[in-house]
Amino acid sequence: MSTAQSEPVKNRRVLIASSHPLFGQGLRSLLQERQTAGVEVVGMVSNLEEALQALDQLDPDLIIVDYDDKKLNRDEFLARFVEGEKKLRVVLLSLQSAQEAIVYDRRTLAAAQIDDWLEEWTFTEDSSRLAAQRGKFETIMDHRRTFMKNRLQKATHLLIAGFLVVIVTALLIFGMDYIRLLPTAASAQAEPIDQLFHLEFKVIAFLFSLIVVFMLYSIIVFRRKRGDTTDAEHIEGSTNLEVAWTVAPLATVLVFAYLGGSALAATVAPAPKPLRVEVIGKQWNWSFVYPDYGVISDKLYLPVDKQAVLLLRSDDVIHSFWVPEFRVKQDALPGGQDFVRELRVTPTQLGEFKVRCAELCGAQHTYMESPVLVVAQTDFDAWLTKEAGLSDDPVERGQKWSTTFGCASCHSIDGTKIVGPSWKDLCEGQATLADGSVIPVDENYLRESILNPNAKIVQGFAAGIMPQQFIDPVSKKPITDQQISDIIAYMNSICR
Ligand code: HEC
Ligand SMILES: [Cu+2]
Repeated sequence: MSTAQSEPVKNRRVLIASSHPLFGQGLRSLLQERQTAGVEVVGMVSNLEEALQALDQLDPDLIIVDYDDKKLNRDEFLARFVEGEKKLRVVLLSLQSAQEAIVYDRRTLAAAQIDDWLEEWTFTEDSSRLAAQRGKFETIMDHRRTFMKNRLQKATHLLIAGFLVVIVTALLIFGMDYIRLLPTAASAQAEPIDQLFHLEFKVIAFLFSLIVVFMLYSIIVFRRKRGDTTDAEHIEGSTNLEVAWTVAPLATVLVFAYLGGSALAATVAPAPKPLRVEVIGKQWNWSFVYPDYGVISDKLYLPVDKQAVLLLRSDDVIHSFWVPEFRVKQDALPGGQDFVRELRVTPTQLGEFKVRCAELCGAQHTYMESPVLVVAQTDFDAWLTKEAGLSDDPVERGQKWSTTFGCASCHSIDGTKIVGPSWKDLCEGQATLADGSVIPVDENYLRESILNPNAKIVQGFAAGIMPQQFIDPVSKKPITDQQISDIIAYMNSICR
């Protein structure tokens, strides 16, 4: 230490290389003006040979090469002195005016204004001299201190962000629970599906927090402070981190694939002796046939706690059977028996639900809703017996046919206009047609309207919406004269 302290402060000796004498003069006065203590211009050379010759005699610490001098080969200067055995410091300098110059320092690889560069240069040298005086030990302790300080800072940031992630995740899970994302679960099949959903919600909440918290934290805490013009720290990347964020999502996806597969298997598992129901979708209503009992209904009756296997098909376009409380969903496809799709539901709650079509199937898609009634087994049996028998009252039979053939889903009996005119309007005894003519409503008109709906079109409605042919879904036969008479008897009863 004592030798370093006693060493006299040496001047920094600068050699200028340029073939233009004006460059040397300009630079000299520019340096003089700045009164940089301890910087001494020891000479000027105009090419590489001269520089090599002058080395021993002038013993420079730094060579400033004229950046704009085309005659000088600056790469050779750099090769010779920076990388060569001499190991001198060489910078390129471009004189902008009497006041300004830009320095390209090959050591820092940066372009700088002369003042900044001078400050940096003299400071580096000063501080390295100081460090030598203070001894290596203190320098090492210094490094250690900054290192530990950085580590501590990083750990604190991580700790705070991690804590925030936990809080936000918990809040999100609580919030999703609170707003009840899922409707009540009313089937056995809903259970595995809901379990999977809840697990997914939790993982999604965590991932969302992880991304958003770290992003917002970085934006707020690490933003550029006012007046700070330095470059950010250069970060190369981290193999550990990259491996982690590849393996973790892969594992998560695989786990969920397995869970999803087993949940799907659980929802399609057959129970012994399920109740068979044929579900037929058509534009725009559902009908439900119980083939083992010869019953057809426009409402889906199901006994509680017994598995029903729904055999889905469509008469026209693709529809989709969906009762949200049952969770499961399946398409109803046209194309006959080969395209029948199966859906298993074991209702677990008594009550009334609604089946809706989950496939955009045309203009009246929104009306394609039917009641689903989950009843006790005894009530279900009673309903079946009642539906299976044919009443001897034509009005009652007519009402039944109006659901069998789906009339009721387009025609109300209370005056409400659905897809077609309400049958209550028939009570007026006359109908106004699309061409403005008014004709009496009699048995002939009604029969014609059913068998050949396009013959006369009611004002305010379009032709071609009412089906041209009605087939009994149980017997698969076209509508009979007797059935039409029954329906007309039912229509007349509405007016009474
Ligand atoms: C897909 C919907 C739809 C279905 C199903 C349907 N209709 Fe219609 N119906 C209409 C429309 C729309 C009109 C009005 C246009 C017209 O006159 O053809 C209409 C008109 C009628 C009229 C004339 C009404 C009046 O006010 O003058 C009668 C009667 C009628 N339907 C009977 C039936 C019967 C009976 C059934 C079942 C066997 C049936 N409809 C099924 C849509 C339907
Ligand atoms: Cu539909």
